[in-house]
Amino acid sequence: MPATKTLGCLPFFAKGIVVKGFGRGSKELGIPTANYTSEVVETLPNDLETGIYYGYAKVDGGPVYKMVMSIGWNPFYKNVKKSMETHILHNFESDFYGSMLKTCIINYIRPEQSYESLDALIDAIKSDIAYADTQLDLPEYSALQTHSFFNAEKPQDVNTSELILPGSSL
Ligand code: ADP
Ligand code: RBF
Ligand code: MG
Repeated sequence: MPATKTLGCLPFFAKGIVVKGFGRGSKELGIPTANYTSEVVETLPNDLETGIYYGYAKVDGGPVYKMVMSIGWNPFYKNVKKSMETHILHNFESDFYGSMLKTCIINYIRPEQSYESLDALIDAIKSDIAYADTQLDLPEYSALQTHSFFNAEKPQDVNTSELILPGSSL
């Protein structure tokens, strides 16, 4: 169970440019994750605990897809830098580094853990994806797919991160 203070931060909206990460997601895990800049990571509320989350994501002017997000230090890899990595439940034709990624973090799945093997980590991530896929079909969640956050006409070429605080009108 997530802490009550974490639930108080949700849903959480974030947007920023997709940057290069550790280069491991696709190569080692077969699960690419679009990484935000540290500026966006630093705008997360202190009350939002690290862990694995699910929600929706949109790349530039594309459709809104389901996503899973890992927030934290990847204990399996003992990262020193906190990251915010989004895996989108869609097969993209090509990479989208430099694109604007909008995400709506809706709910918590579990804490980040270290695993005994790479295969165990991959299995855990696959089960997160399957769980998120089912949950995000529920009407109370899927309503957020059409939130104005995803539709607002705004310039897509801004190179700064921006944060929309929780409590913004739904
Ligand atoms: P990095 O360490 O640079 O983040 P990854 O191996 O995690 O590298 O790959 C992430 C990149 O793969 C993303 O930045 C994006 O351009 C691309 N990508 C392709 N398909 C997806 C997807 N379904 N979800 C997230 N990123 C994807
Ligand atoms: N890294 C961990 O060290 N422990 C985890 O429990 C963990 N869970 C993840 C769950 C999901 C849904 C995703 C997308 C990533 C997860 N990661 C986890 C992060 C993973 O190690 C990271 O994406 C790769 O190392 C590429 O940066
Ligand atoms: Mg990545």
